[in-house]
Amino acid sequence: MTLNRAAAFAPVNIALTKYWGKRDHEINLPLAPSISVTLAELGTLTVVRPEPELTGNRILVNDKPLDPKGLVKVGRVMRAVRALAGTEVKAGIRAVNTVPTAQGLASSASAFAALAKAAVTAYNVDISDEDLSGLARTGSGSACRSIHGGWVLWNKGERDDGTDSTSERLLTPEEWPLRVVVAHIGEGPKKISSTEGMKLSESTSPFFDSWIETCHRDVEECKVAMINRDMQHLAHVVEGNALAMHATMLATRPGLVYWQPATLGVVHAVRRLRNEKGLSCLFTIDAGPSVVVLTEASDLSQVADAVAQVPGVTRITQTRIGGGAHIVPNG
Ligand code: 2P0
Repeated sequence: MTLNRAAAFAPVNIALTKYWGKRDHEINLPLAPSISVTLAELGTLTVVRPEPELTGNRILVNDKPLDPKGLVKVGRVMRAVRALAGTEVKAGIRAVNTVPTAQGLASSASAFAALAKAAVTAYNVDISDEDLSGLARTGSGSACRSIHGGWVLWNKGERDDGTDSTSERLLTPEEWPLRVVVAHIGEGPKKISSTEGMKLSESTSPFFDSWIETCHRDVEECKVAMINRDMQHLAHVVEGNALAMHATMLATRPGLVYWQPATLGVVHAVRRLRNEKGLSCLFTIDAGPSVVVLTEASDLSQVADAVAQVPGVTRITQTRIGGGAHIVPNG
């Protein structure tokens, strides 16, 4: 068996129908399927270097040591990779994010997708993308969607061991090449992580069961909107799903209020652009204050200008739907 240094880049993804609720908190098995698009350029570059002299994995994220909860998650992925490779050799790991950590853009998704991709390559493990997505999922649930590019479905799966809770690509980026505007809002890491927030919603939100039923229906409706390339229909499903998730979060005790005033400002701005100006755009919001706007390329400049002018939006990032996790030669 040969062990080699490997570098991988994985992009973030933004869910169109969300993952908020687990049937297994150890290996991140969801209660419902979800659909996402993978964003080009924004993501994590991770280098894994197996080193026989190490007694434990050595990990730096953005040149800083990882917090204990992060170490547990990385440890879970690396243990699985060592088992697949049949070795006890530990690794040095360096990750650099090109997205702000814990601000409502899923940096953990790109981080664990990049880790999984780099680690299986470094440890010379032959694995399908489907199984790789399952490996990434054990680090962070949403990471399983960042293995593939384009429009991605994460199957809920039925099995207790999670082997059928993997992701698959539904459309390539070219098959529906929407553009993306990220409206950055708010400073600093959020107070309640997604991992903790989900647990609280499951146990205390009075809306939780109907939220999960909604997700199952919305995934099917989202697929129909995708097949028809129907932006109005997509907006109806995607905005409805995001708002239903935030209703569930708000009703959690203590209430999970991820929004800032500017979040609502962007929501209304996007609706005005669509309903009054006839522009083809929609919004979605994750577990944080930032808002992600999808738009047809022809409307991109008008949408981006309007979103950038909403008070409280600190900056915008324009991108598109891109490819999935990949090895970076000499990275
Ligand atoms: C999503 N989020 O579908 C949803 C929408 C946040 C809101 O996936 O505990 O960081 O590591 O599995 O993957 C964030 O959850 O949580 C997330 P863990 P993760 O994108």
